[in-house]
Amino acid sequence: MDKLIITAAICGAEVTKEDNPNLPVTAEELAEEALKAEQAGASIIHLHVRDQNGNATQDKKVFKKAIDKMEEKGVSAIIQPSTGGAAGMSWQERIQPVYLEPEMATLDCGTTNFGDEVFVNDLPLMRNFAKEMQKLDILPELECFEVGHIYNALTLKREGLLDKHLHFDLVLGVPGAMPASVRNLLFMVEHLPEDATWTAAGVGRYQLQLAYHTIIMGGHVRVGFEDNIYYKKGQLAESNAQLVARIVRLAEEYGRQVATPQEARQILEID
Ligand code: KMH
Ligand code: ZN
Repeated sequence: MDKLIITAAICGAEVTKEDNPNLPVTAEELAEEALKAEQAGASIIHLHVRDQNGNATQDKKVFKKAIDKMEEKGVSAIIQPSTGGAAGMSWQERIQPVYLEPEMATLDCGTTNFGDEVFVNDLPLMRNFAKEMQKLDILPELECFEVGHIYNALTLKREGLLDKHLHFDLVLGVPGAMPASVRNLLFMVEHLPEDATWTAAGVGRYQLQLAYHTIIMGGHVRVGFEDNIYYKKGQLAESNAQLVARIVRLAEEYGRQVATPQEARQILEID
């Protein structure tokens, strides 16, 4: 079994400080949070950024400020900017952070209901994103909310638009999309190509349940405020690092070692 890659999705686009006052939103807060998450055991930082009012933005300059701050503080984890942004954003807005040429970025693999909204990812949009990432030598994280999304990713592969290692992120439990259950996780994993690696992210109270099973199944784990703001029922998480540290403890108890950022790069073939 590979060492465990832990992704910290530290901010997201939807959660607010009213939901959890510990949510990082400024460049300084994001960088501090990323550093602490890495020190706790995260090797990937999945990154969304916010404007001055705390709203989701895909502005390249705002991403750059946060990433520069992270580098300044010595973050060595893989920074993985979101190209999903928030539901309703245009593709031109969403794609901006790829032009900062990160090692990795998300590539959402299909349209889905997202709460009351629709998160649009049609194939022409996906092709555009994949082409730009291919040109800029960025490893896409193939984010799938439904089993059909895996097949959309494989369509891109067949079309020659994915020529790197295939790494999927199975996000289960988004309201309106595939619910987070162990049965659904097993079902999704059965549809992945043999040589692919995968991360699972359970939304809300399913974050921990999915993480337990993922550690045992040989997948990689995503936790963080983007998907879940609680440490346990009725108790808000103090930080993303607190959520990461629990996964490290679980993995250690099970006997699975946690990957350093450099080991994560080797597993994902981006070193
Ligand atoms: N905020 C969601 C609508 C991604 O980061 O690429 C989309 C999302 C996916 O978070
Ligand atoms: Zn995201």
